[in-house]
Amino acid sequence: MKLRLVLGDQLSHTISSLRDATKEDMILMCEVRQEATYVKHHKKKIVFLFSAMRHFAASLSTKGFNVHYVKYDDPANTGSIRGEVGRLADQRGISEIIVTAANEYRVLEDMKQWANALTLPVAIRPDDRFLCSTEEFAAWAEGRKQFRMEYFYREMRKKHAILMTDDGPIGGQWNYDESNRKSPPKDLTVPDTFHIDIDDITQDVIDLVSQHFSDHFGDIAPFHFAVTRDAALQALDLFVYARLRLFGDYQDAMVQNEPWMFHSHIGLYLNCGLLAPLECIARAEAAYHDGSAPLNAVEGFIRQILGWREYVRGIYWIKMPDYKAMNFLEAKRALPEFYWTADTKMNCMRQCITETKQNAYAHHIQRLMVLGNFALIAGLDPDQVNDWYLLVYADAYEWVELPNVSGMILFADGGIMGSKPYAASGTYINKMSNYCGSCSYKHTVKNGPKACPFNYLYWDFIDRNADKLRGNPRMGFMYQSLDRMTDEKRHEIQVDTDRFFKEIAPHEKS
Ligand code: FAD
Ligand code: DLZ
Ligand code: SF4
Repeated sequence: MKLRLVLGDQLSHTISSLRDATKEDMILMCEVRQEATYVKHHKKKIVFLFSAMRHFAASLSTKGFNVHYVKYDDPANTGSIRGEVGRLADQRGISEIIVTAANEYRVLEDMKQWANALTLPVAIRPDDRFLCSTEEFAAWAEGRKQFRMEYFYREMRKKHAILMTDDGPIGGQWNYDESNRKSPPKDLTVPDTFHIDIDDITQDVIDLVSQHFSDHFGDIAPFHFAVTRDAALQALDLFVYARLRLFGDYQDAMVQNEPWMFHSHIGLYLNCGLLAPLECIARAEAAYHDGSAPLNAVEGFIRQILGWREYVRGIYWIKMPDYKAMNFLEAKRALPEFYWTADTKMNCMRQCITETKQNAYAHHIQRLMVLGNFALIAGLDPDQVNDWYLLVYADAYEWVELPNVSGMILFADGGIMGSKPYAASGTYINKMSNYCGSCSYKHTVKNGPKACPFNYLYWDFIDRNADKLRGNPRMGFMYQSLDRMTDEKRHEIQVDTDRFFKEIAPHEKS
């Protein structure tokens, strides 16, 4: 009998491990302690994934497949994927193990040991749900000094014939980003995100997570994510119908108490396999052709999936395992406690952390320009920042989280992904949001106790990293400005920075 393993992020009926499955084979799925706790995932993320796994197993059983599903609280559960594969192999006289390659370096390395450890043949099949294979990406990257996403994206547009005419890109341009930076107007109405009722399976998982993961970050309620492919398709349709039209215009906008904005909220479904990238792209492209969404929105959305998503996965696999250890700026400050509690006077950080805690979601610009920007300019330790991002978001898996954090926000990779750090002062946050209006700090004030911390931390970051960044041609302007500053101004920046870090430091026990 063959054993076919389906991992929690492999919930696709077309996954390579199931492609030639017969009713005689045994399909194994297991909820294990190791995967749920190697970082302490957000409670809502665990509810989502366990419920989606249970629904997926039920759909396989309905099709007549022989599914062995191990629940988290099964007393015999060994707590690891390898342990569960070994246990079933021993019990059932398994002749061969068939798996799709894990999307995480740690798990894939372990899989490669199974044949020896379990003394059974193990076939590790490629995960072909991505639009660019790891080999194809490596070939594209070969010989390039810099891996710029834009050039990769153009290749992908051509290869998959997305938004193309015979003469080139539809509309004559590859990228409409410059039309995608509108500030939010005061009277902006944001449609509600997708909601689905909790069924018995999800309720059982909620009870389980409440009991076993009470010390993990985040709120379980309200829970409204899709946990089946049908519902995930409905969530995608709702996005295309209600939000895509304005996705481009307000892609970079942030509004107080509007966590969902005009984003799609489908990352969690794509990353666990309930949705496939090409079907999301096709629906958006169709919306352009039938006139229901403009080109800047459709191109912007497609670029995220066809460009960024595939690109970061490519970077992950060509650069691991070294990528995880990189710390180009030698940042070492501990993650402040407020990343867990949201207890900070900085309204922008409070908003984004509170929403993350409630929803296991924050949209891209909140992750990048508020939470990430602070982590960069405050010099937070990349390991701690990576752990935080990996556990707080329902769509987070290392292959996509790590390049976004170590590459895009922290510049810990020294410029593999971006040509310069994405550092910004309070002026940017004020332009793209209405957060500053409800803040105890003033974005217009540069120094002193009332000043926005992003303002002086920005200059402290530039100053602190002069050795590493002064030679970067895209940072020249910043260093010219720094060099023009008076000694008095630089002293003020230092005093404010020291005071700020002292205030947020954990209180020492007396
Ligand atoms: P939308 O804004 O509607 O975008 C559509 C889709 O495009 C997303 O669902 C996602 O699949 C893809 N996408 C968009 N931007 C990126 C990107 N930079 N990298 C890869 N795919 C992208 N995305 C994750 O899927 N998992 C993560 O763990 C993750 N961590 C991030 C950490 C940081 C510091 C930053 C700056 C970004 C991170 N992203 C991550 C990318 C992006 O923020 C999320 O994909 C997005 O916010 C998910 O929400 P959405 O589905 O509404 O996306
Ligand atoms: C994220 C996650 C969690 C929380 N739990 C499980 C689990 O219990 N069983 C499982 O098969 N997968 C889980 N996952 C997803 C895995 O961590 C993911 O499959 C690996 O990281 C490989 O990408
Ligand atoms: Fe954030 Fe500064 Fe604006 Fe306050 S003033 S919300 S800290 S950017």
